[in-house]
Amino acid sequence: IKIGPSLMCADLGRLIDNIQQLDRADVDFYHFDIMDGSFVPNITLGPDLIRALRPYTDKPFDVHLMVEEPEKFIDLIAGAGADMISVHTESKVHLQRALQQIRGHGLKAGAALNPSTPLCMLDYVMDSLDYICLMTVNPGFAGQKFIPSTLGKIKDLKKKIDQADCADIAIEVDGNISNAIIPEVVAGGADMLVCGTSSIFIPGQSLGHSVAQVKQLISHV
Ligand code: S6P
Ligand code: MG
Repeated sequence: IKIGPSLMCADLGRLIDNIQQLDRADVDFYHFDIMDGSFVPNITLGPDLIRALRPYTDKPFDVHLMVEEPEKFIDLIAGAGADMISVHTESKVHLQRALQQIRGHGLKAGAALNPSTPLCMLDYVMDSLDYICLMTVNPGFAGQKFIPSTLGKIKDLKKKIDQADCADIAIEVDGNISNAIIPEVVAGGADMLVCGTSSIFIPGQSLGHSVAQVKQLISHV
């Protein structure tokens, strides 16, 4: 099970210091949320930040594109130093083409699904996917509440992946992945946890301590 701090939740004024602490705590990847103010009603991180942070850590950069026209940005994000890129099926995307575009850069290709989007959207692209990002909140903001129906969706996706004989597709979960829910999502089949304000970036608690707690929870599932 891989742990990926969501950097929009970090102390943006002390980002490099936060990354150094998280590297020392041995997290597995960093999650970058990129929004366009149109697909979701918010604007957060961007390709220049990815490029600026790339020299400071060897951990993979996972970029979650919450934008209306993801194909326009894939080359830019790949060039900035991403290792994995996910695009939303609900955006104006030619999904199979976008996934090929991402893999064409030698990166891992992912599809992201909003909570209400059915898994059958992925029926004919399973062989083009390296990971699937299941949103467990509606995308746009940190600090929201976990949507309970997504727990069953994680289990259904796990079955779908097993049935399609695509065992190497990873399930990423994103949105209010709190210490309380981590055991359940891991038991349900999640492979990658995006960790934000509800597990890692907690005021008054060291990042090292937070990561150790998440690791402890995972080890007990
Ligand atoms: C939401 C975004 C997420 C958040 C994450 C924050 O639009 O895609 O990656 O950063 O959900 O975590 P938390 O624990 O504050 O919900
Ligand atoms: Mg995200």
